[in-house]
This record gives sequence, C-alpha cells and structure tokens, in this order.
Amino acid sequence: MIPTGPAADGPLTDDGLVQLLTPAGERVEHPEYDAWAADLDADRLRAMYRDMVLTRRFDVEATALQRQGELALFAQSLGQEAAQVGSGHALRPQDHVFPSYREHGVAQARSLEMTQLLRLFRGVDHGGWDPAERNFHLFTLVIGSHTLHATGYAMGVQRDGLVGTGDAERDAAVVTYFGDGATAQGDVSEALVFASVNRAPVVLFCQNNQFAISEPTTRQATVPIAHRAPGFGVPAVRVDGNDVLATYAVTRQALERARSGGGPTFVEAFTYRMGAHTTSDDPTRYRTSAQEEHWRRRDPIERLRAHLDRTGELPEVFQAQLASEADAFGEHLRTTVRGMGRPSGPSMFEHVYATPHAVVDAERAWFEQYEQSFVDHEGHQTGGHR
Ligand SMILES: Cc1ncc(C[n+]2csc(CCOP(=O)(O)OP(=O)(O)O)c2C)c(N)n1
Ligand SMILES: [Mg+2]
Repeated sequence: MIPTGPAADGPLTDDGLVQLLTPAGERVEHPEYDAWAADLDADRLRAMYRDMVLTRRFDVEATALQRQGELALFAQSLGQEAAQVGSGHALRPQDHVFPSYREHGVAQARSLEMTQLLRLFRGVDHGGWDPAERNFHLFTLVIGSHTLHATGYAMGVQRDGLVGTGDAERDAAVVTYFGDGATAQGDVSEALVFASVNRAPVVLFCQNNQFAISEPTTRQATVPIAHRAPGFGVPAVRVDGNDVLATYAVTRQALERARSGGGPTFVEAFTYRMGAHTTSDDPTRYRTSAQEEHWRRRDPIERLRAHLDRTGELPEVFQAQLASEADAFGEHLRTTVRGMGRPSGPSMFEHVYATPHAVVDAERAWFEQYEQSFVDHEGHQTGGHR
C-alpha cells in the first residue's frame, strides 16, 4: 500500500513501485508479493511470454493492415504487454473484464479470437464479440465511462451472492482497465465513490502509459496517479507495469481481495506507450527520441525473455515453435480481416438496445426511406449505401 500525500519528485516517481524482475530480468525478492507470484512455474511463465509475443505480433499486423487501408484506425498496446498479460493471467474464468480500447494483451490472455477485435477497428461491427463468451466486455472509447459500468456490474455480482462465499470456483471479481488520462475524468471519481461505499468487488486497473494522446502525465497530476484512490477510501498499489511477474502478483492479490468481500483496489501500473496513441497520431511532435530510447531499453517482453534465459527455461525449440505460431497468427489475421466483407446498411440499427426502442425504430425507418430514394422508377440503384 502507498502513503497519501505529494511525492517530492512528482507523478513519474518510482516511489513504492512493486517490482519482482529488474529491467535486466533478474528476480528480486519482495516481502509482500513473492507469495502472490509463487504459483508461476516455468510453464506458466512461458505461457505469459507466448501471450506477450503474440500480442505484439497482433499490434504489428493490425498497424500494417491500417496502413494498407484495411482498418479505419488502430490503437496499439505496444510496451504495455506486461501490464495486460500479467493482470490477465491473474483472472479466473468467472471474473469479468471491462476494457478500454487497447487491451489486446488482456484479450489474448483471455483466449479471445483476436480477429474479432479487428471487426471494430475495420468498422464492420459495433462491438465485434459476444462479451458473455469470455466475460470480456466490449471496448469502450468514451474515456473512463466503463469504470462506472464495471463498478455497477461488480455491485450486481455482489447482490447475486457471488462474493465472499469461500467457493473459489464461484466467487467473482470485476476488473476495469483505463489510462492515466482517464483518471482526470469525472466518471472515474464517481466509480471510486461507488466502489468504496459499496465495497464493490472491483479492481480499478490504471495503465499509466505516461500520455493521454499528447498530454504527458505531468500535465494531469502533481502526485502519482495511485494517490488519487486513498482519498476515496480505496487502497492503492503502484506496480512496475513492465514487469509481468509483478503485475500478475499485484492483480492476483487485488482480485482475491475483491472476490473474498474485501472491496475494491486501485492498481497503477507504471509503464510507457512505446507506439503512437493511434494510427492517426504522430508522437514525434510531443516527445523526444531520447525518451523513447530510454523506454525501449525497458521493453517488457525483453525483460521476461532475459529472465527465462537466465533460468534456462526458454529452450530454442520453444522459441522456434513460437516464431512459426506467430507467423501463422499473422497470416490468419491478414486473411480474416481482408475477408470480413461489408455489413448491410440497416445492420447499424441492430444490437443498439437489447429490446426495441422507438428512437432507433424511427431512425431505421428514415434510413430505409432515404436508401429507397436512390432507386429509380425501373428499380435500379442509383447511389446511396452499397
Ligand atoms: C470522454 C472522452 N473525452 C475525450 C476523448 C478523446 N480521447 C480519446 S483517447 C484520449 C486520451 C486517453 O488517455 P488515457 O486515459 O491515458 O489512455 P491511453 O490512450 O493513454 O491508453 C482522449 C482524450 C474521448 N474518447 N472520450
Ligand atoms: Mg495514457
């Protein structure tokens, strides 16, 4: 837990960051969190490594697809793989995830069919996947709003009697992912109020990637972002977000607290957005290449690779298999995206609400009439949506 009060060196301080792996991949002891990472054997570490490597491949392929005009927009998770995969691996199947828009690593850890994420970025679907399949809710682009959805959902889980029963297969928690910038949004404060007073089983997982588009964290806060939570009565922890062991351990503890009825936790995973905000952004306009280089040397995938190398747990045969799996994954992403086709015009009115809605019905009727205005008297389409 962190103390409240301003940090002498501002919001980017490494004060109180939980770390289990140094940037060189050396395992360091931690009195509180070693126990929470004790179940990570070599197989599980390799599974995390695999998810991180595939997530990065996903970013590379999707960015290339956007540049080829196959996707409208894409937001990379580059640099944030340890924060996402570590926390994702701490989840149990019955837990629920409310992501923002770059949680590809959590989706991968949750075994989503990854091409589904690209339906949204191609603009052929409002969502892309069924949230009930993996308890992985839809991406949310309205900054911070889903922290309220997650907190409300957690209050529902609590009212369904799925918290604190002691049944490990049943007790459930909710985790919501959002950014440093989102913490300046009113919705996140409201989520913290409701989470706190209701003792909701929710983990508020903030990936502080040091930017809200072009605005650095130093323009959003004078103290570490995690310091915002204790004022609401929500315990907070800061973790090295590029250390997959540490993000796993910290999230596992927070989820366990939530499932057992101990209430919410705020996690600040301190990391760095190595890529652009989205494919529409040019980070060279607001940050230096020296800073980018500094963080490239702290690459989260490289850190786990170095650790596994040191312990002799990354045999060449595993690496070769993973490389060909990643190639096949890339091919699968490219072919599937190119074959997604176009949605029918009226499909945009489907799934807006679970039940019929008068406004949506009126808009659909207007649209149909509008489309009909392009059909000439011989029944030929002369324009409109194709
Ligand atoms: C309510 C709202 N305001 C503004 C925006 C425009 N916007 C999109 S992303 C973004 C920055 C978010 O930064 P952060 O929360 O740190 O998340 P990151 O993109 O760094 O993961 C903003 C302001 C938005 N999508 N929603
Ligand atoms: Mg950010």
